Amino acid sequence: MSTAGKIVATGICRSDDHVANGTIAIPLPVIVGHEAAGIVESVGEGVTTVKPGDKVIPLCIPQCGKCRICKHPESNFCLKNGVGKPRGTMQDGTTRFTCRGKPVHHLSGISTFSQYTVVEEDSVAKIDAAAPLEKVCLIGCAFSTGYGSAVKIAKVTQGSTCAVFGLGGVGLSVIIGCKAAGAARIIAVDINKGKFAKAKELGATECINPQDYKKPIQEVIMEMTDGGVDFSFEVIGRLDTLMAALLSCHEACGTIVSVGIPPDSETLPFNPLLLLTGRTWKGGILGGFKMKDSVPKLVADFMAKKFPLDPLITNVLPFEKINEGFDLLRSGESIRTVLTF
Ligand code: COD
Ligand code: ZN
Ligand code: ZN
Repeated sequence: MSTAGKIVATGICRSDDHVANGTIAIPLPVIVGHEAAGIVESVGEGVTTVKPGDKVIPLCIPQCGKCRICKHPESNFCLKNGVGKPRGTMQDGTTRFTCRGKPVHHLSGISTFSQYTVVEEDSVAKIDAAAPLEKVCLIGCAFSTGYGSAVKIAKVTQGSTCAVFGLGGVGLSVIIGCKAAGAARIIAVDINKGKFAKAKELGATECINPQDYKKPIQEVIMEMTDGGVDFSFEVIGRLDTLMAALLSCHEACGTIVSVGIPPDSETLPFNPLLLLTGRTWKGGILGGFKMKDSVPKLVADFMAKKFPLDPLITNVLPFEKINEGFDLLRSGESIRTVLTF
């Protein structure tokens, strides 16, 4: 039950670069790209939820609706997801891309750095026909991941204090979520000062650079917040910043959300006392949103101006300039580059 579609716009995410540099190991050769919006061209037999001409967002975590997790009220990690053991194929084991007669693998069942792609019906959501695809493509990854980490996974509370480590497209979306949830203080942490103006524009109340202090940043944050924040978020994908974020949330009542994925082989030595005192450590992918249900609602909320996406889009380039987009990401100059076809 597959769907073929034309990609109209796709953002470049750090995870695409992680595949390109080998930090995320998946079957090669592969077409990456997983943050996109497009238009359905044709549908296979039995497909009922989308039809040719529909505007859609491909979903990098499917929602089959039938598995134990899809039936669970909280989790979105559908058992058909390909995150842990990526096969690089459609669910029937075939690939729909070839190059000189040889198969080319899929990424997360969607592969959006391509003029056309084929996805399963449970990996695509129909959205408002009036939605601007070159903006709402960010709902396919960065925005949902960050925003949902605040409003859905952490469940940030009114008047609370938050700390966000990492101010890329995902971290800034965490800030949007913390603000929407009514946080009173949002402390933004990054080693690139160039990110601070945008963080403030989106709701950060204070911005700090760990390199400006002699003592560890968690001690600085504990002093600023009478013992630690209510909610901290690691949105970089490093173990040292994960530990700093964990220690920055209050030992008795703080919650830390792991958003970033550290390199494959790295692990953390861990003292259980860090949690026994009362901390909560949570994690989740794509902000915990069940994507087939949530993406159309998030697009509707964007259309109703409940949150902005424009500040996250710093560059728009034609698809042919994709390598320029990756250069902008690697140099830290861009938040999100959107490629258009
Ligand atoms: N201390 C503080 N800030 C740092 C440090 C450091 N040591 N190192 C880097 N940073 C800052 C950078 O300056 C940058 O501003 C920011 O951290 C990272 O931003 P980006 O633009 O590189 O990354 P994003 O926002 O596109 O993505 C970040 C993730 C951590 C979410 C991503 O890399 C990741 O791990 N994704 C997997 C998690 C997930 O749920 N993915 C969904 C599908 S991709
Ligand atoms: Zn992503
Ligand atoms: Zn499922």
